[in-house]
Amino acid sequence: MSDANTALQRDQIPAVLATETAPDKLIIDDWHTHLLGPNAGPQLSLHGIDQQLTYHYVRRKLFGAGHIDPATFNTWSLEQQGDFTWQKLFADGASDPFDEGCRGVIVAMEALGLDPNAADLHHARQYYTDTPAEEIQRRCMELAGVRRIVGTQDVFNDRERDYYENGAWDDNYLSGYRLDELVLHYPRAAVRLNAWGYAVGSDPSEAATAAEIRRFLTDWHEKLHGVVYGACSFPPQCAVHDLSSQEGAILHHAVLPALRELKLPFFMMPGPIRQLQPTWRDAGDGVGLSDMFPYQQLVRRHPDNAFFITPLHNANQYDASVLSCHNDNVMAIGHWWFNYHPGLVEQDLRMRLEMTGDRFIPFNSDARVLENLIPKWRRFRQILARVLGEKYQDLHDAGRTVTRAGIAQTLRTLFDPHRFTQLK
Ligand code: RAT
Ligand code: ZN
Repeated sequence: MSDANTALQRDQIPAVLATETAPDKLIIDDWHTHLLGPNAGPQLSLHGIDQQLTYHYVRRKLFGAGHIDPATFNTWSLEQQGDFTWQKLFADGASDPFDEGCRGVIVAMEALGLDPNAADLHHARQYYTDTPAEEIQRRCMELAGVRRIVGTQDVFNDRERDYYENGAWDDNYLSGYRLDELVLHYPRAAVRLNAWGYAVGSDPSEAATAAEIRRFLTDWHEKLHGVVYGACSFPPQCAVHDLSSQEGAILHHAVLPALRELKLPFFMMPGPIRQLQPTWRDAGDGVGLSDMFPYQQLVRRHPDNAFFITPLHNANQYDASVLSCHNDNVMAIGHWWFNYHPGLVEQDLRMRLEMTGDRFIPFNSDARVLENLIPKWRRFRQILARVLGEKYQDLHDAGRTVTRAGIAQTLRTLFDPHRFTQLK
């Protein structure tokens, strides 16, 4: 019998979990980020100390504490914003930076060999001036244990679209085809579609219009690199199942048939309330509890479509797991944004393991800045090792033989990228 198949003692289990979940052993694909590779250029491929310091998790803290009027802050250069944030939240902070946003900056700096206790950003900026973007990307991915990165491709964004049509793609990036503008703002999207040569009317349930929307989706599936799903976030009370609503009609007649045809899952993100604080920009969104009834209806009405679901409100995580228990075309995925807090992630991970076994996709970073990969994946790996270690000890106590090979197999299943295609 090989070592990997030898029965583990109870007290050996935590160390095995720590090794098997480490970034040099468990190398994963990150299924939802907002990242683009260096070929996309500095406006779209974000990295560096100032981008980290102005990441919206950190800006939210800066604005929330009343350190600066957001409208004034927005007029400053990126470096001015970085310096101000460093002084207020790190160098001269009123307390130590416990929040995940600020802690993430510290973890990434330390991992990259920068001083997270520096009085100013001089050395950190020098590191980024001296280091090519490709090397920063390589280090961030290696330190996080990430092999491939799925982005958020919004073809209604002019700058992004120009890159997707004319730029060179970075090989280790895949596409998450984002459909919010089409689904949630159809009247606005229809104007663009007509301008791009798709003859759509105002009613997406009308057959010719629905066919043109499907043609648009299929064309862009061809143009984008390696699309792995279509995705949309929904406000808390969205009637996704109601065919008399614009969102319901466009999903039913155009989006879900097109995705089914393309064999792509639909990634649903219920919960954000956009732009509660407009001057805070992407730090100004809020969250609401979603009514899950429309999602139950939607996934049952479309049994041949595959769905991923990641509610933003923590109290909806339980509903999402129950939904995946009753429907073999649904999986819960990740812990994003306001759910990305260690206490909540740990609680949800436990719940998902206990309720569904392996029927969920554990984590995605939602990174907007390359360096975000490091603290987010490191944090998740610690939680995963702890929670899964306890679960394995529990199984051991119940009489199950636990082996390193069995643990490795479970991890392969949880992080298997082909689950996307196996699911329906
Ligand atoms: O988490 C975030 O960065 C948010 O700003 C949202 O963009 C969210 O991730 C989303 O994909 O809608
Ligand atoms: Zn996101």
